[in-house]
Amino acid sequence: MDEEFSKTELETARKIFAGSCDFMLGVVALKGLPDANLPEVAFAGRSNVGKSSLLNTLTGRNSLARTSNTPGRTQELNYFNLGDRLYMVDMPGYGYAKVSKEKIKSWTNLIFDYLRGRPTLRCVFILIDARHGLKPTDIELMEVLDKSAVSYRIILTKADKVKSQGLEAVTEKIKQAIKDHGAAYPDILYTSSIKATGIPELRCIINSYGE
Ligand SMILES: Nc1nc2c(ncn2[C@@H]2O[C@H](COP(=O)(O)OP(=O)(O)OP(=O)(O)O)[C@@H](O)[C@H]2O)c(=O)[nH]1
Ligand SMILES: [Mg+2]
Repeated sequence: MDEEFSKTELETARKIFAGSCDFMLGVVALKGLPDANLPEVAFAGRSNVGKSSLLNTLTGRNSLARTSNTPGRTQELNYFNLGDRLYMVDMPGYGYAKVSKEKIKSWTNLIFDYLRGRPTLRCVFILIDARHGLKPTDIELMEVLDKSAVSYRIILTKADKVKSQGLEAVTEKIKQAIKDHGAAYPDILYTSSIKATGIPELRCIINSYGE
C-alpha cells in the first residue's frame, strides 16, 4: 500500500472503531433500504473472500457479522451503524455459493441494483482473495461501478496465506488491470483478518468517508 497516514489520523480512526458499531438491519429487497441519511461504504466480493471477517476485525468484535467456512453465509445487505457517522454494509457474495441458483440470482440482482443506485454510497471495497486474483465477476462489477461513477477500492484479503513475492505479483497484475477503470482507486490494500494486517489503515480510509 502506498498511502501513508499520520499518527493522529490512525489514533482518531482507532477510537471511532472502538466506539459503538451496531447491527441495524438486514435488507433483502431495494425497497427495504434504510433512509439515505448517512454516508455509506459497502463490502463486496465473491463468496468466502472474507467480507464479514474483515468487518469483525475492523470493529474488534468477533461475532458482529456472521462468518463461515461455507460460501454463502451472508444472505442480506447487512447494515452496521458506526457511531452515527456512517453505515458499513456487509453484502452477500457473488459467484459460487452453497445455495440455490435462484437465491444467487436474486442476491446478485440486489447487490448490483444497490451498488449502482445508492446516492449516499461513498466507496465500495471490492475484496479479492490474494491467492486467486481478479475473476470475471469482479471485473463485471468494476464495469458496472465505472458506468455509474461509483468509486471503489480493491482490497486483497487473506494476505496471511500468501508470501510477499506472491502478493507483489498479484498486486502488479491488478494494478495493470485497473488502469482502464475510471472509478477505481489506483492503490491496492492488503488485509489479514487473522494478523490484523492493513486494519489501522483501512479504519482511516473508512473514517475519511464519515460525517
Ligand atoms: N487465513 C485467513 N482466513 C480468513 C481471513 N478472512 C476470512 N477468513 C476465513 O474465510 C472464510 C470465509 O470468511 P467470511 O468472512 O465468512 O467470508 P464472506 O466473504 O463474508 O463470505 P460470504 O458471506 O459467504 O459471502 C472463513 O472460514 C474465515 O475464517 C483472513 O484474513 N485470513
Ligand atoms: Mg459474509
